[in-house]
Amino acid sequence: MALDLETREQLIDAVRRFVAERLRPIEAKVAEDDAVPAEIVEAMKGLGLFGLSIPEAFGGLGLNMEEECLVCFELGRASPAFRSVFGTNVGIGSQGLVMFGTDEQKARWLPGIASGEIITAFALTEAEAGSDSAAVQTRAVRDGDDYVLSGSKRYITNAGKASLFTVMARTDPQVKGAAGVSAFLVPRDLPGLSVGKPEKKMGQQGAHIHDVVFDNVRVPAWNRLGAEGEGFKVAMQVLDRGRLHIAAVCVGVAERLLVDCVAYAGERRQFGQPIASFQLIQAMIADSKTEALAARALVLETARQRDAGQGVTLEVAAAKLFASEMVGRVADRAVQIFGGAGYVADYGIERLYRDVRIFRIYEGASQIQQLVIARETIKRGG
Ligand code: COS
Repeated sequence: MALDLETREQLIDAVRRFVAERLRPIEAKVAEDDAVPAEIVEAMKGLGLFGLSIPEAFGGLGLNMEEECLVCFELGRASPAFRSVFGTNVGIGSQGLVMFGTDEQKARWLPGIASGEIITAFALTEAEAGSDSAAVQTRAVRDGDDYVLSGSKRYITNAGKASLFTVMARTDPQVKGAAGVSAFLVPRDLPGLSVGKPEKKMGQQGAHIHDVVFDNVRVPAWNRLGAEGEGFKVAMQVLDRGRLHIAAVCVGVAERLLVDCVAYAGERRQFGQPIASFQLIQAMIADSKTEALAARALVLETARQRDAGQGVTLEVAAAKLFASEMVGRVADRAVQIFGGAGYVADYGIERLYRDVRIFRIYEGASQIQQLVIARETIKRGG
């Protein structure tokens, strides 16, 4: 259900002010410390950011997809590491439960997810199952009223802080592909579950990814999400939604970079004039603006279609592909417009250039989006 327009504007305005007043001033420090301060996390909870997409009945803000994308446009104006703090609760860590959970499962976990008391993580990727996500080898063996999970997951966002994991594991070893996979809600405190050290990454310092190991973790069958063998479809539908959220964040980052570029090009003088007066600089600004506008339109149109109940697997993949590639080009041009200042750390442009690189990889690499787009287009006959 959509918010009334006034409430929607109030929320967007509150997020815009929070980003400008609380997040932007500490971006560089967060990157340096590789940590988001606890008081900022508390303020995020106060604003309801952990529960943006959780239904109101469970304590969330219950935003529809269009509203969530509008909020993401604002969030993209600060380091994307901040969004990651609550990104799993809004998206891949909670949406399996929202879409496929039983009433009892939802009642047990969603209120804590909405408030931020529970941090969630989505455990699909493994060392040998990245783009080929149907190849998961983590096993879930039925034993009485439980399943026993063994195996390991790789590069799991927020695993270090998570108290609830959505885990994709193979329940049928005879079936090699997607149909042998089931999804489970796995609380962190179950014996046998351990989380590795945070990986050192290229960008988005302050956001963390870890390996997660399941050493005979006994999970009640009650915690299975959806039917046995439905886990891959759960994962794909979660990603169908998550990819659009990421595309919206890409738009926000691109729009912020444009503001930074225009401000810098207006101040920086060469040959006796602000560099903004040079047509070769203007061409870069024009290309970035055009692409950012196109991505914004594609994201919003896809979100509206999804809210209207249409199947948008193709459109979401197109939005993720276009927006993530677009923000890569915009960040590259930003470095070029800033010149030497774009390459040194002080201006933060090189940091954003590194930060946006992951958008082309996580929640499905660009090549996977191309594959999905091609398959769906052929299926639809054009
Ligand atoms: N929604 C619902 N069901 C879907 C679906 C979707 N978006 N995509 C696939 N399925 C279903 C298919 O319909 C099929 O079901 P049936 O066998 O009943 O017809 C089943 O899932 C298997 O689908 P498919 O044969 O297309 O699986 P593939 O192994 O070919 O994999 C890709 C498809 C490559 C698209 C998938 O593995 C993928 O998205 N990989 C990237 C994973 C990713 O994003 N990783 C990031 C990790 S999370 S940060």
